[in-house]
Amino acid sequence: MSPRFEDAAQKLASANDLLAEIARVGADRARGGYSRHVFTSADAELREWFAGAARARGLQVHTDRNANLWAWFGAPGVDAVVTGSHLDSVPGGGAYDGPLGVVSALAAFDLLRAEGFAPRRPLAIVVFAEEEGGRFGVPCLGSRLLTGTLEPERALTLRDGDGTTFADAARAGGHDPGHFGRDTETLGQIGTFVELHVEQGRGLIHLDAPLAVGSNIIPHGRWRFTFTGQGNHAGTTLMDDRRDPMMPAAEMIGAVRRSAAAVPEARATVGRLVPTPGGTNVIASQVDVWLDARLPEPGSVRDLVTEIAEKARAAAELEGCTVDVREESYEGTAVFDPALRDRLTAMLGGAPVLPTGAGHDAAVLAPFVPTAMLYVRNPTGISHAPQEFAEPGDIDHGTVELARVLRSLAG
Ligand code: HGY
Ligand code: MN
Ligand code: MN
Repeated sequence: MSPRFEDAAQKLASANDLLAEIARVGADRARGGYSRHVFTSADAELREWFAGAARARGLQVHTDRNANLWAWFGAPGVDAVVTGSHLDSVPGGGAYDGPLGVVSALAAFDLLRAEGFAPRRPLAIVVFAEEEGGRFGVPCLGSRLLTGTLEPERALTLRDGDGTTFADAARAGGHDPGHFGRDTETLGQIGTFVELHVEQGRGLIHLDAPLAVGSNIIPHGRWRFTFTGQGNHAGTTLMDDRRDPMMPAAEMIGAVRRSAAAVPEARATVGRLVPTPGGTNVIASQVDVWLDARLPEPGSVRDLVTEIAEKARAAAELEGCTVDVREESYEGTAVFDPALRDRLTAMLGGAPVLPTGAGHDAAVLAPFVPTAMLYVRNPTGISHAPQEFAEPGDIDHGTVELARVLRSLAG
């Protein structure tokens, strides 16, 4: 570690200080943790905070066509070295998933500035919109729209739990949804992308190391199973007369666990179950079951979902219900640039290299530009929950190392 960076780190606002600045934004009193969903007031507050923090550092801030926020160290340009992450969260999520990559980027820029660093390549921070898909179901909307991996026609019609479309929510947030879609100009500016992220598993705990370089992200996707039956009165409808979609939904949840447990390395989750209309004394007319499934190659996550769908259909039939299965999102294997990975590993003194089952905007960008990820140790091994954590010392270390990486790439 460069002593100059270490000295500078003592004097400047650290990534930990910056995290403290946003600690109350989007705190979820009902669920615990944070609920920071795209185009909500929490999201607006975080965007404003980021823009303010970036401008206070002399960075040039703008929002791209797809509501992603940018902050440039100097003049924007092509072949830029870009770092950053996202500020939105899952419902009731932790403080680090996303924000850690943003605050460490700002703090790393401070270190570079204090060094008098004059980049030879343009240098920028990006904050991607709606990485988690916490509001509209489909993850990485900002990066998918930017790269053209998701058609704007589909994105604009996605609805949140209240029926608001992504288009309307974007408009309410001050964005013009008519501009959403593949942005070749912005994409063409990214020469290299490096995302720092809290680790979302136990890899670094086992290795007893503070920082890792990412190797790849396993294939993953989301499927919505909609079971339809007959809504009715809970007190007057005899058990034999029911067509209750909650029954096949419950069967499906068990099938997900059993099917995934039988495939080595598979992970499949039902974390969201939405009954319509959702009343205690009402037999539901419809139940949406959201399936998150992930499986490294050579396994096939789609084959696993097909098996689950067969079981769901059989259960629906038994209850006189129907089921409709829709693939909401899919991301194949993302392999981070091997040369960049090796360069970072060497630069970080032989840091471990880890694969992950967690998705990131970096996976969306990887087919388009050389992309790398850095993971900061999470001593709880827990993520997408309030117990997600990173030690302040590890955060400072990650920031210093991110600065070193940016310095090398852009210098
Ligand atoms: O769901 C994920 O894998 C990620 O953390 N967005
Ligand atoms: Mn996440
Ligand atoms: Mn994340």
